[in-house]
Amino acid sequence: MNRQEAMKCFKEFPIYGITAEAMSNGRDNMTVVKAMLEAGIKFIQYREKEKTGLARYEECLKLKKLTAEYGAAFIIDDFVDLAIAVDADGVHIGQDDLPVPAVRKLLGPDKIIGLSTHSPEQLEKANEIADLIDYIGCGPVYATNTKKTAVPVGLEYVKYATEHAKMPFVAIGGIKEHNIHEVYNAGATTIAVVSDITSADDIVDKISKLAKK
Ligand code: TZP
Ligand code: MG
Repeated sequence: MNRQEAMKCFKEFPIYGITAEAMSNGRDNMTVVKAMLEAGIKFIQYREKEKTGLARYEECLKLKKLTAEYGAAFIIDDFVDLAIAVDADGVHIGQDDLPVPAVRKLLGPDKIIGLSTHSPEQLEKANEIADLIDYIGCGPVYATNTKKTAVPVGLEYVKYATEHAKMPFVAIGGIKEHNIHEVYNAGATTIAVVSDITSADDIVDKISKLAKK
């Protein structure tokens, strides 16, 4: 799918899906992602930092095919080379990765770039190159074991993004069934939930609860 279609997927369903095989109760990513897609998730990020390049490549080829069958966008965390190799719909990068203009040069004009931000300063910098970025991530909203080093930015930053971001944003970090209403109330319309989904006994049921405002 093209960049525009992929962003349509971003906006189509409120929950943004991310893989975390180590927190998936022994299920593999194919099984977990299939359940996410069955539940209606339209935007999947492949985030696996510890696997080998070969394992990531082989898994992403299969996940790309699966997500395409459901008309969902598939993007890769961190690895621009992997995204190009498997013809993913784009990448998600952090503040310490290759700069956005360099990634745009590698990917070309028709792929998604998502950028993590953790402060109003980083958001304003992203706004300055809004033409190169499709969406930003805002978080971690709450403390989370999934990304232990990150300092929580709170709902205040979600509110700031709601008012100031020139592009769509996804709120992320420590968001679960018990607190997601606060994040919706702060203005987020797209919310990434990792461990509360990947570790759920019934992933489809969990997502249907998270997707309700
Ligand atoms: N970026 C900021 S927090 C986070 C990432 C990738 C992890 C969020 O995981 P969880 O399990 O939903 O707290
Ligand atoms: Mg990253």
